[in-house]
Parts: sequence; C-alpha cells; structure tokens
Amino acid sequence: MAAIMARMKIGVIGGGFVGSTTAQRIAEKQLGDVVLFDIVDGMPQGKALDLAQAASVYGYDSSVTGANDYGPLEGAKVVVITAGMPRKPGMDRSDLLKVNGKIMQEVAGSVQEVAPDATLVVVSNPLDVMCYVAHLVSGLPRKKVVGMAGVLDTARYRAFIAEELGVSVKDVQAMVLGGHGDSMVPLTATASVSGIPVSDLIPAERLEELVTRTRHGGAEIVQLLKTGSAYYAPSAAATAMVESIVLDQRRILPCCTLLDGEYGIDGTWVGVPVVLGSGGVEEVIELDLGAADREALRASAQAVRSGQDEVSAMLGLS
Ligand code: TXD
Repeated sequence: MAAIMARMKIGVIGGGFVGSTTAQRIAEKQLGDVVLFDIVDGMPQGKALDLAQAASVYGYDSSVTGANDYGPLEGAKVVVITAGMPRKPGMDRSDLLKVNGKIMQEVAGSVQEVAPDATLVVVSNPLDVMCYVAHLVSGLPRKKVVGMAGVLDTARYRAFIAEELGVSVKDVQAMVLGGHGDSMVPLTATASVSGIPVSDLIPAERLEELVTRTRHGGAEIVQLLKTGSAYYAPSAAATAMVESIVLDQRRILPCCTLLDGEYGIDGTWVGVPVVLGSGGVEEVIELDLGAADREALRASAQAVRSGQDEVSAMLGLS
C-alpha cells in the first residue's frame, strides 16, 4: 500500500459553538487534519469522534481528534483560537477583558511551545485586544497573528445589501474596517454590486440603516438566541481565513492586524484589508479613505488602544 502523505495539521482551541463548527467546516473542506482542544474533560474528544464518524456519510478524509493537553497540537501550521468565557451577569467590560486576557495569555503561550511555526487566527473577544495579547505573549512576528472580525462584519453587511436589493450575495462587494464592535467602519463609498456602486442602487438614508444594522449584527442575534451568540457565520468567516492561508490563496480580506503607521495609526490592532497567504498577513493594504471614514477608523483604533493599555496593566504585559 502506498504511504499516506500527512495532511497539514490545523489546531482549533476552544471546542464551544464557534470552535466546533470551525473544526467541522475545516474537515468538510479537507483543509487539513484538525486537532480540537478544550479544557473541559472529554468534550473535545466527544465532538471529534462525532465529526470523525460524520466523515463516512459526508465523505471527507481529514481526521479530527480531540485533546485536553497541548501535545497533539505539535507542529500545527495554523491554530484558530476561540477559547474564552462569555460575559456573565454582573461582569463589566473590564472584568471580561481580564478573564479572557488571562485565557489568551495561557493559550498563546502553550501553543507557541508546541507549534512555534503556527499562524494564529484569533477569534476570542474582545477581538482586537485579544490579538494584542496573543502577539505579545507568543513573540511572533506581526504577520503571523491575525484576527477574525472584519470578514464576519463584512459578511453581515453584504447579506443585508443583497437582501435589500433581492440579488445574489455573491455579486455584492463591500468592506467593514475598524475594531470589532460599535465603532466598526462599514465603507459605503466602495460598496458595489457587480461593479455598480451601491450608492446608485440604494438611497443614502436606507444604506445608513443597513450600516447601523451591520454595526449591531452580533447583538441582534444574541437578543434572538437569548443564550449564547452567533457561530455559523463566525465559523464560516474563520474557515475562509484558514483556507486563504493553507491554500496560499492570497485573498484580500478585512482582518485585524497590527498597524505600524498605516492609516496614521501606530501600535494598535485594527481591522483593515490585508493579503492573506501562507505566510499569514503578507501585506497591509492602505486604502485612500475619505475624511469621515479615516476619522472613524482613528476613533475606532483609539478605543482599541485604551483596551490594550488596560489589559497590559492588568496582566503585566509589555
Ligand atoms: O467576530 C468575532 N471575532 C466573534 C468572536 C464572533 C463570534 C464569537 N466571538 C467570540 O468567540 C466569543 O465572544 C467568545 O469569546 C469566542 C468563542 O465563542 P463561542 O460561542 O464558541 O463560546 P463558547 O461556546 O462559550 O466556547 C468557548 C470555549 C468553551 O468550550 C470553553 O470551555 C473554552 O472556550 N475555554 C478554553 N479552551 C481552552 N483553554 C482555555 N483556557 C479555555 N477557557 C475556556
């Protein structure tokens, strides 16, 4: 029998809603062999076994294994980090920052020990600040740490535009920049449908309503679900990023990256268009934004910056 070529190893940290659906999508697309890690005893193993059995019906060859220790992640080339705690009643923003900051500190350090070459795709909230923690703790170059938020926010924006016009979402091009939260910056001037500016198709006031709905896209789903938050679109977005890295597609996607003077912003993790390839963030693309969008991006970066400073002080990072 011919020797079996090893597939690329892809880690997913956190086997909750986003982590397990991301593992499922990666396996179904056969992007690599998946190791699903969680601290809950038996949970990642159980989900992995379930996914491995689905393979015989669905027809994929990727393996999925579960783990409660970092050993099986050895040599992973991409690691998606979804570990975190949801905000509980009585917790304020700073409490959440501290709890998830500590989790990210532990996860990024442990991944770095077993998979020092991995590109980290950060998903945990508060997203932009978690990228900052992962980058500092891992000591990786900035191109090897990238955050998922813009692809999701853009997916929501595109879905709302497509629904409004009654056209295929495949033909809608748009981009959401900035931090992941109310201060995000959905661009209206460059949004288009098959090359036709959206501003020619949707009146300005209505487009503004779609922008507002995009800003609160996550909250709208939380309100409906009552417990938990979105995971189908978030896992689809994380998987698109993994695919672009693993297959070196060099897609231009809005991702959270460390800005180093681009857009007049320095030392802050913000969502901007990047070229995503096998090396991680291969290039940061600097758009010529209008004055209002540029200002909104700076304000969004300012909010992230204060979160970065706060978490640094809390965790003693520098
Ligand atoms: O756009 C985006 N970036 C986001 C972010 C979109 C959706 C969800 N977003 C955030 O992802 C969300 O606010 C959370 O911070 C993460 C994961 O969301 P999910 O909905 O999957 O949360 P769950 O179901 O609570 O899963 C979290 C898992 C859970 O199984 C815990 O046991 C595990 O994280 N966890 C850990 N795993 C590994 N190591 C440690 N230390 C750990 N602590 C908790």
